Parts: sequence; C-alpha cells; structure tokens
Amino acid sequence: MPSNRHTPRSVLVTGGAGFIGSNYLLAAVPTQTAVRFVNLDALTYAGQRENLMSLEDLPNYAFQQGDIADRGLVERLFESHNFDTVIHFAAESHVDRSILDPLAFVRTNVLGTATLLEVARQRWKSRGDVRFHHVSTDEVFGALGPEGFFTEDTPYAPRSPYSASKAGADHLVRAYHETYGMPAVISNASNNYGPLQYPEKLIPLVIQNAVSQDPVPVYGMGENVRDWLHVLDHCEAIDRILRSAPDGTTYLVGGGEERSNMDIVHLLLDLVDEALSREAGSSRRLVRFVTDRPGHDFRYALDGSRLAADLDWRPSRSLEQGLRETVAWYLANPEWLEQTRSRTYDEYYTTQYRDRIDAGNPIQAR
Ligand code: NAD
Ligand code: TDX
Repeated sequence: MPSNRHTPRSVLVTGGAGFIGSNYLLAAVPTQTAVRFVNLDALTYAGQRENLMSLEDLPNYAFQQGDIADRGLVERLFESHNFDTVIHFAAESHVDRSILDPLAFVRTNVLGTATLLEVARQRWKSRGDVRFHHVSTDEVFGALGPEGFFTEDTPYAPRSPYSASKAGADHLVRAYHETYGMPAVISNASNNYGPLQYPEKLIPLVIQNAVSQDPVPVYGMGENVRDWLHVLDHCEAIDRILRSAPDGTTYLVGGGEERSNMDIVHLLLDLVDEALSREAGSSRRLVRFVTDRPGHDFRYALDGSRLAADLDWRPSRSLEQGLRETVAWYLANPEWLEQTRSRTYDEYYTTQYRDRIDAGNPIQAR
C-alpha cells in the first residue's frame, strides 16, 4: 500500500461555506481539535456562512470572506496563519450556469486555483511537510457511453465550460507538482448528494419541487446516468487522501451507485410522497421532459479500485438509505431551503427552469 503520511496542522480551506466544504468542516473542525482551520469563502450565491454557525465559537476555526483570486488577501492569510495544508473546494460548480456565464468559471476555477498555487509555492519553497489538495470532478474525463468506467489514467476530455475550467485547474496543480515539486494531490469525485446542497442541482431541486408540488424538469429523456456519492463518504475520502496518498497522485472517488436521472427522480418523488403521507406515486405526475442541456454528458461512472487498493477506502452509505436521510434533512429544514433560494435564485430560476418548463421538449414522448 503506497502511503506518504501528511499531518495537517494549519489548514486553509477554500469554499468552505458551500455544499461539500460545509459538510467537510462540520465533520472535521469539532473532531480534529489539534488542527486549525481557516475558511476562505467569497460567499457567492452558493455560499452560506450560516451553515457553519455552530463552528464559529470553536478555537480552531476562523472564517474569512474573500476571493481566492485576490492574491494580496491570500498572501496575508498565509503570512498570518503559516498554513501547511490547502484543501481547495472553492469553485463555480454548476454546469448549467457555466453555459450561461463561462468566464466566471474560468476566473474562479482557473485563475483562482493558479493564485492559490502561486502563493503556496512562494511561501512553501521546498518544504516537504506541506500539501495542496485539489477537490476536483470526474467531469474532466468527458462522457462515457453505456459501458466502461473512468480510471485515473483516462485522458482528459472535458465538454462543458465548467469541466474545462476544472480540468485547467487539475493541469495547473499537476504542473506545480512536476515543475516545482509542490506536494500536491488531486481527487476526482462523482456526483455528490446530501444535506446543504444548493437547490439548483438535481437532487435538492427535485425534493424542493416535490414538496411544493411544482413541475420537475428532466433534461432530454432522463436517460443520462450519474454515479451518486454521499457527501460524507466524499469528505472521509478527502481526509484519507490528504493524509495518506503519495505526493503527485490522483484518486477517483465514486459512490458505486449508477442510476439514470429518471430512476433518481422517481425514487425521490416516491420518498417525498411517503414522508408526507401522500398517495404512493402521486408526485410522478410532476415530471416534465424539457429541452436537453447543450453538450449533456451521457454517463459518468468511476472505477474506484485504486483508492480501495492503495488506501483501503470504499463508500459506506447505500444510495437508497442516503437518499432517504437526505429527503428527511430537507423536510426538516424548510427555512434553509427558503433562505438559500432567495439568494440570487430568481433570475437563474427564470432562465434555466421556468422558461424550460414553459417551452416543453420538442422530442417529448412517454
Ligand atoms: P458549491 O457551489 O456548493 O460551493 C462553492 C463554494 O465556493 C461556495 O461557498 C462559494 O461561495 C465559494 N466560492 C465560489 N467562488 C469563489 C471565489 N472566487 N473565492 C472564494 N470562494 C468562492 O460547490 P460544491 O458542490 O460544494 O463543490 C465544491 C468543490 O467540489 C468544487 O470544486 C467542485 O468542482 C467539486 N466537486 C463537486 C461535486 C458535486 O457533485 N457537487 C462533485 C465533484 C467535485
Ligand atoms: O433540473 C434538472 N434536470 C435534469 O434532468 C437538473 C438541475 C439536472 N438534470 C440532469 C442533468 C444531469 O444529467 O441531472 C443530472 C445531474 O445534474 P446536476 O445536479 O446539475 O449535476 P451534474 O451536471 O452531473 O454535475 C454535478 O456533479 C459533478 C455537480 O454540479 C458538479 O459540480 C460536479 O463536478
């Protein structure tokens, strides 16, 4: 088992007020009490400081609002906190938004990552007891057909502005490792789900609309396939990779739970009906087939055998159980959904959701 222990002591977490970063910090800060965490987050529409209120009084946690592409700010933070670790979550993360506004994705995901790497390089010089962990996506590998899996050796072939910008960030991280010897690792994960996910993404959107009995937009014919990973499984994998992976390696993190979008949507609608004691299956009538996402990747599926073999990590949560708990979390937190939606959601909702529903789908069937 290749292993290269890294012991974080002073950690810069970027994007910690977003979905995965919040889940990571809520798990790590109270349990890793010897580690100091600074959360740098711009609080875009996707970031909510309120997610982390329970951490604000803890002595090993601090929040800093700011932009990862602000070099002066990142330098000052490195100066004050002498970070030995960067866990880089911050990104523009939604594929549909990247189609509307690609430059915002290039700025944060490429220039922002480059800024973090450059400041870290200048501060760390040739230190060996440091590590830069880029939290990346399986979308950098492009789209699969009905068969096969991505591996760590699959050539990059991103197809959306989002995935191209994440691929650019991955390449920069690798370049800093190869060129300057920066101790760095990359994890490419599949689709995450769980509490605190912004309701532009499929799973919280379906739950939200099932509760309010609004139409549920399914792109194309709902045949696209995703491999679903519980966010807490992902966070545990990040910690394992951060602490034990050899420098310069990449690991794929998958949930091993492939489903078509139609299957996921039906499962969620049925779970909400069950939880709210509605007639079984009654919410399925909310489904609307709408115009497909341009360049919509057909299928993502990961071969997680390298992570299992090298670091003995496998996902531990089943999709059915994870979705049941996720539905229960959103039903128990209606004010979180309300507050989150109110942040710049309306304009996006009109262009991406309402217009699509109104237009219907030219290839509508079923
Ligand atoms: P998210 O959109 O929920 O959160 C992103 C966070 O980054 C927000 O808090 C936002 O305020 C912050 N941010 C955005 N631009 C910033 C900037 N310029 N400076 C500082 N902070 C900024 O995203 P997420 O779903 O939590 O994803 C986190 C990371 O994991 C991303 O890098 C994403 O590419 C990657 N990832 C996500 C998934 C998934 O399914 N959600 C899967 C694989 C990889
Ligand atoms: O309303 C919808 N209807 C629909 O059919 C939405 C929002 C999505 N979809 C489809 C598109 C995808 O095939 O559902 C699937 C999942 O869509 P998203 O939730 O937008 O996720 P995806 O595009 O697969 O990307 C996600 O996983 C990988 C994250 O947003 C990325 O940040 C991550 O890197």
